[in-house]
This record gives sequence, C-alpha cells and structure tokens, in this order.
Amino acid sequence: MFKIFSKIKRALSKTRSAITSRISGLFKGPWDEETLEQLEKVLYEADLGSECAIELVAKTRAYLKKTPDATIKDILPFLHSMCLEMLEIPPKVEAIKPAPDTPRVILVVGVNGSGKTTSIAKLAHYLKQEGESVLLAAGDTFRAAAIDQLVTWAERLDLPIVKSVSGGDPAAVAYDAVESAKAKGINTVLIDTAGRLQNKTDLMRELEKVHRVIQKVVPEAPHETLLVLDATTGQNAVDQAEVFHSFTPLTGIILAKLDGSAKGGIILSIYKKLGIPVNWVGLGEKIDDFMPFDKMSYADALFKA
Ligand SMILES: Nc1nc2c(ncn2[C@@H]2O[C@H](COP(=O)(O)OP(=O)(O)O)[C@@H](O)[C@H]2O)c(=O)[nH]1
Ligand SMILES: [Mg+2]
Repeated sequence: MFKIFSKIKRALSKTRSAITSRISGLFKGPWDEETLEQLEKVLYEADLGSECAIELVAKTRAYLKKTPDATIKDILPFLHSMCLEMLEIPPKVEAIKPAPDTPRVILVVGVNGSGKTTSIAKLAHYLKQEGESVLLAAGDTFRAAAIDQLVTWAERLDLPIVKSVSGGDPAAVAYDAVESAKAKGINTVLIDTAGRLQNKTDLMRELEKVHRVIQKVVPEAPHETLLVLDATTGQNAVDQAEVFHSFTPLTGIILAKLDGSAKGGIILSIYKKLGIPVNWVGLGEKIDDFMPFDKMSYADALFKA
C-alpha cells in the first residue's frame, strides 16, 4: 500500500505543487472573495474543469462562513473530503460479470497515441501477476506498426495473441480471439482497436461490428469497454471521452501518462462531467508503471498537507 501511494504521489507531484502549495499560500491570512476567486483559478489550472472548480469553491465558501476560524490546517482536509465525495458517484454503465466458463472480454478504445497498446500490455501483465490467463487481440489492423507493437509485447510477456495481416478485418480478429479464448479456457481477452477519431462513422461502424461478432461467441460481451485517455491532454481528454461514450458505452477509463502531468485534476473533471469511473492509471513507460486507481491515494496525493 505504501509503495502504491508513493508511486501515485510521485506521479501527481506536479499537480500537487500546482494545487496544495498555492492554496496554502492563498489562505495564509484572512480570506475574502478575492481569495476564493484565486482558489477557483488554482483549481481550474490543475484541470479540474470549470464545473468542478466552481462547485468546490462554493462549498469552500459555505464552509468558511460556517467556520470563520478555519485555517489552512482545516481547509486542506475539507477539500480532501470534498474530493473523495466527488469520486463516490456510481458508474453510468456497469461492467458485466462474465458467465461461468466464458472469458471476460475487455474492449480497449481511444485515439491514436493515447497509450492504448502500452496500457493493454500493462493491464495484461497486471492480470497475469494476479494469476489470470490473458489473450491479446491485435484489433488495430489499420497500421502495421500497431500490430507489430502488440506482437512484441505478447512475446515479451509470453502471452497468446490473435492477429491478422495489416488492413485485415478487426471484427474477424476480435471474433477469432474470443473464440480461441473460450476454447482454451482463458480468463480475459484484451482487444486493441484503431483510434481514428477523425473518421468517426468508420470507427463507429467498426466497433459496432466488433460487438456484433463477439456476441456470437459470448452473448454478453464486451463485459467492459475501457477508454484510454492521455492525461497530458487536459480538458481535450474529457471531450474525447464524450465522443467515444456517445458511440460505445464506456464502463471505465484508463488514464495513461499521469506521470509528469500537471493536469491530474482531470480525474475529478471526468467524474463530474461524465460519471465514468477511472479504473486504472498509467504512471510511466515501464510495464509495471500501472495500477488500479485508488481514490484515497489520489485525494491524499492532492490535498494532504
Ligand atoms: N510517460 C508515459 N508514457 C506512456 C504511458 N502510456 C503510454 N505511453 C507512451 O505513449 C506513446 C503512445 O503509446 P501507444 O500505446 O503506442 O498508444 P496507442 O496509439 O494509443 O496505442 C508510447 O511512446 C508510450 O510509451 C504512461 O503511462 N506514461
Ligand atoms: Mg496502438
């Protein structure tokens, strides 16, 4: 637990210094409306999004009016508890539990470069360490390099992989993968996909077809659809999530590249605006720079003095 906390704390150190130290500075003396305006600016700049920032400021104002003697020693714990409260919302689309003796199918979507393939490798490695068997499906058939990249990971991690030639039908790859996993009694199938968001109708059709064909093998699949977002893109990531969610219901998010981002507040913005939980975070380029998202560690990393 301590190791997990220190890793996420390190990844969020830029966001943290953009928030905690500036807030501490703001509340050195008595507060007024100008202080709260500055607070909103600080939160906004850490990419909490305007709705989240406005809500947190309104709550802080009410708290300060009720507790006029509050100092930074009280304000940070207050913000910490508000942060946890914001992360408590129920997901809009629940992940499905696989039926007995059927593989769990996880579809991974996201724009090119967001970190899909790397995150799939990291997730596969994580699940394997938990004792699961995992099969990869190279469903991003649009770019030859994308197939090769997943094949390299499969070799390195000693995992079975289903692929096609470049330009092949991604739905056929997904179908073969799910069928093969079912035949072999494999626990989880991770399906990589193309990320051509600039060609929305094509991508939407492609994903619809993937759904249709895998449901011939496992009727309730996919059990989860995870969107990979690049944390360094800030609010643009929230817009991407909205688009993807509109054409394939998302059960969760993998937030990649949280390391080195000063925009870690994006997690609160995603919860507030979309109601989609962040399930996993990517904290670097190495295979084990990856972990389940833990609300308490996150709140601690941002708001604990
Ligand atoms: N620093 C950092 N880099 C990452 C992370 N996840 C992915 N990357 C890098 O982002 C780039 C794009 O990743 P890739 O998985 O190929 O993206 P895809 O096009 O969505 O499949 C690669 O250079 C990865 O090494 C992360 O959590 N942290
Ligand atoms: Mg890729």
